[in-house]
Amino acid sequence: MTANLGAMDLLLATRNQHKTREFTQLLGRNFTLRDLTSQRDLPEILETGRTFEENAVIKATTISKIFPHKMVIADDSGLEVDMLAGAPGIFSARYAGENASDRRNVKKLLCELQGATERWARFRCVIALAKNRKLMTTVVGEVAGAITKSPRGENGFGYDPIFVPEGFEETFAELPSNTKNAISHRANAVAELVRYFNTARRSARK
Ligand code: ITT
Repeated sequence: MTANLGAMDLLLATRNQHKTREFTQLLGRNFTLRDLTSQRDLPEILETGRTFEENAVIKATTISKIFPHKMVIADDSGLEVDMLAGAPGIFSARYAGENASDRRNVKKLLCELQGATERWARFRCVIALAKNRKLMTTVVGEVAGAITKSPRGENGFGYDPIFVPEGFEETFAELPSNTKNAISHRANAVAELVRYFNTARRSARK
């Protein structure tokens, strides 16, 4: 493999390998992405915000204070179900309790929706970008869909086995990763982030 010398270095403030894999595919060859998996002794980041945006900003700025010269991005994301007034929302990762597995979170959601005929939902993703300890911007993406009655498929992570994106019949876990990465909440947010970098680069050249 040859190094891409013109690529921009980004540090993704996560230990969630699934997110890292998706970001790597979404950002492509113009970016070199690292995450926090090889970093030991980092303080635990408490996600005390009330919104995806607040939590994404907390993650990005906390890590930027530790690595001030890196361009840091953080993703806060989750599933909002209309029938449940937007739950699990920012609690998506811990819906069935702190450190709950994806399987337990999915089981709890299906239980809450038992018998419900109205099953509309959306995934939301906010990415915060920080450099030199300061927030530079936030970008947002979402994808609408519906919750199935039981899990289907092996791809992806989290709630993918029970989420059918609008216009499809398969769940995100049944669709190939490049289809998810063409339409997902994270794909839409990353596209906006890349537009931000391109605009910043153009105005720096002027
Ligand atoms: P970091 O905070 O370290 O990035 P995390 O998994 O705790 O990792 P979040 O707090 O943003 O991240 O919670 C995101 C949760 O939302 C995730 O654990 C899933 O349950 C759900 N989620 C987000 N994006 C998803 C996707 O693309 N497919 C399925 N579930 C998703």
